[in-house]
Amino acid sequence: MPIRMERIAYLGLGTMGRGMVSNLLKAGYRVTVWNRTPERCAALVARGARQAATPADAVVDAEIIMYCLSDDSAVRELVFGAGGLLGAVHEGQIAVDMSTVYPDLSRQEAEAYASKGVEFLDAPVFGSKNEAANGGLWIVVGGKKDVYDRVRPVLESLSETTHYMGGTGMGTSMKLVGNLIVAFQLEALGEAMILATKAGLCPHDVLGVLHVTDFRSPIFDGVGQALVKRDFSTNFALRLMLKDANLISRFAQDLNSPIPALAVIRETIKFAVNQGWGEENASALIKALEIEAGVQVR
Ligand code: NA7
Repeated sequence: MPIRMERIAYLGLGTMGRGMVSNLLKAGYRVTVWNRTPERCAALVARGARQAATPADAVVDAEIIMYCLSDDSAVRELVFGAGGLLGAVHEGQIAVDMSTVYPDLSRQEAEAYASKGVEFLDAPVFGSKNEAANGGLWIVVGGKKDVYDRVRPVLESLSETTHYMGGTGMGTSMKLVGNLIVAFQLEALGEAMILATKAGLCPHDVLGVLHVTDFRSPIFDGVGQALVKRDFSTNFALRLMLKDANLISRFAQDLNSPIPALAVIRETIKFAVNQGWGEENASALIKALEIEAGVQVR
């Protein structure tokens, strides 16, 4: 295995972070990890990562600082909070935020880091648990092009493709645009499978047709197969889908862009979270549609 020169700090070992760090280690990078719940570091430490006690300790000798946290408030706390990254970073480092957050937050991060001589990329990812674990993510990046070019080999060790989208905030903007489609696809699959069930169609036969048509989608395949098995185990948590639906709504509001269908889907996701399904997979929104319909897809 090649030993790569870059020293990477990675903060946030949730579903996505754990998969990404495992691929950084596989690619030969020297990685220091930090997680709010320190026990979550153990498996990666066993594979060669160094564990830091605090965010400041994690970044002290890193060239590239990466993090993937749940939401805006988590990122604000890590970056701007007491004992946060801004008090610890130094000139010449590059910070890469891989969380799905509001684009204005990306811009605030870039500005704050710039005052410390630190470069910044917003680099959220498409794909969920399996793609993170297999190094098959799709990464969308905002920031300076030369900084992207410098970090690109690291991002490529995590992904199937990386995409430079423009200046700061364009990665997170692209992420919200993409997740609008993800929300629609989950809703479309749920509505279609429920209608099919009511019509007396066999769900397996329906999925067989969806698999080959000119409107096929890996989401219809993966989520569709899990749905008929009643498997809602988490690849991408429903509570994070609600967070994203809220971010997209705010984004569209700020840009005066119409999203009538998303407004309806957001209510369905909210209902499903209020049923206590927030920790389940995002596809659990389909259970809310099933309650409305009075049938279950199986
Ligand atoms: P998870 O599995 O919910 O992981 C979230 C991570 O964020 C996890 O490491 C958390 O630490 C960490 N977190 C949450 N709040 C904080 C605060 N306040 N301070 C520090 N760390 C925090 O999410 P995913 O990995 O699926 O997704 C991550 C992002 O990618 C998210 O934006 C998605 O929309 C896409 P913990 O282990 O709970 O201590």
